[in-house]
Amino acid sequence: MSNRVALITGVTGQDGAYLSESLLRKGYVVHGLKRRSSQLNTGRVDHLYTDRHVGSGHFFLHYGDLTDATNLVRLVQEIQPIEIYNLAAQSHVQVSFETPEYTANADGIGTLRLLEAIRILHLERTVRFYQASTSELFGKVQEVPQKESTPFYPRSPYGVAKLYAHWITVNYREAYGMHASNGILFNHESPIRGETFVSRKVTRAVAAIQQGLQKTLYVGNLEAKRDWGHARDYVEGMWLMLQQREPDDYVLATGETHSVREFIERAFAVAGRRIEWHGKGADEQGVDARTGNTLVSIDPRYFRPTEVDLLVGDATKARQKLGWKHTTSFEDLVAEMVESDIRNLQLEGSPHDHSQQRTIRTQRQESVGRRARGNGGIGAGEAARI
Ligand code: NDP
Ligand code: GDR
Repeated sequence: MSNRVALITGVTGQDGAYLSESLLRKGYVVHGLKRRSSQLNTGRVDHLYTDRHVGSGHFFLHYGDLTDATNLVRLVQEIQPIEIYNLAAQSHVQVSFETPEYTANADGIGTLRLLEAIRILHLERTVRFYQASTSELFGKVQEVPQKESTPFYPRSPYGVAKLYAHWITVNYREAYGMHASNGILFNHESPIRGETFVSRKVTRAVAAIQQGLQKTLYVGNLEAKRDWGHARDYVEGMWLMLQQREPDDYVLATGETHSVREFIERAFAVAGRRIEWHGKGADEQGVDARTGNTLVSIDPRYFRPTEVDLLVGDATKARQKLGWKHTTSFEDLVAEMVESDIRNLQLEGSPHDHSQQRTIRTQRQESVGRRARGNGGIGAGEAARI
């Protein structure tokens, strides 16, 4: 078996799934940390897993939690990874306003626990560490576009927790000579993006409206602008950071910014619908230009106490030093997500769906989860409150 052994925390999340797939393709043995849950939460990585009773795979899952230090020490000791990717986090900005203490514990102190595990086990010189830092650190932006030297001004408990994680990673690099790097990643999405982030919420709603299962999409701030890329591209950047001789911090971004409004227009356009906007502020509505039906409404519950208005990144350093560049355009990203969600819903209705490949299977499982929660449509009920 390969001696290139990686540990990924947050393996069951969007990036964990893409990164696992990528590392396995590169010949790594991949160990992932997953949380115990009352329902299966491994839908995004099930296709990578080989039943140990059947054969010896290269992908292993372990129970653990970033809030549990002793378990992290034990796992790092048992696995002896050469690379650790710390992707685990309570990653939803809006949720962090409701669970600030937990978010600080998991996203901030959790990173410290993992760094300490490396230090306690005297692995500072053998392990390379990647921290999932974020463009949310720039928050109320101090310059446009944002790059590595742009001052931070986080605007949420999530951003503040990640700020601690960012600086403790820098500190351990400087204090103990660890190969520890921060990837300051701007928003990246995919067909397996969590359902309550705005991109996926929109693409699922477009698919549901198209199938006649939902009438209206409810969203918050239409004017927020984000630099949206594809997760597949961004996990390659994470790996590249750990292959450098020297550890460092890098921005990964596309350099393009689009508003939530534009995302919505583009997503409906993929399904052949043109949106016309009427009204202002919380009364604004997006109307189907052909039918006159209201497809988009504002629900102020989705407004955030403090908002990040504009993010657009400058990834020059990553381009020059890592040779990294995004490959998926905004238009292609939105199209891929909408088409995948439409296919996903069609499959749900089809009796012959048992032989489908990974993304479809994954999305079906998410859909099954949605049915189990009794959530009749995106935007309906408490389950979709964020
Ligand atoms: P997801 O929300 O999809 O995945 C988060 C992962 O962390 C899940 O596997 C989740 O487990 C796990 N997790 C949450 N809390 C804990 C905990 N206490 N202990 C162990 N595991 C936990 O996020 P993404 O994949 O989108 O993002 C990956 C990382 O990158 C996150 O740290 C995020 O903050 C950061 N980031 C993401 C960006 C993006 O645009 N996607 C941009 C910049 C940074 P479970 O499946 O059980 O919930
Ligand atoms: P973000 O992603 O906060 O940028 O964090 P999200 O998709 O949640 O929000 C993006 C923007 O859209 C606005 N918005 C809505 N957001 C959600 N979730 N739901 C809505 O109905 C809605 N309507 C408008 C938001 O106000 C915001 O301005 C993501 C996460 O992946 C973080 O973990 C990561 O660090 C950052 O990206 C970079």
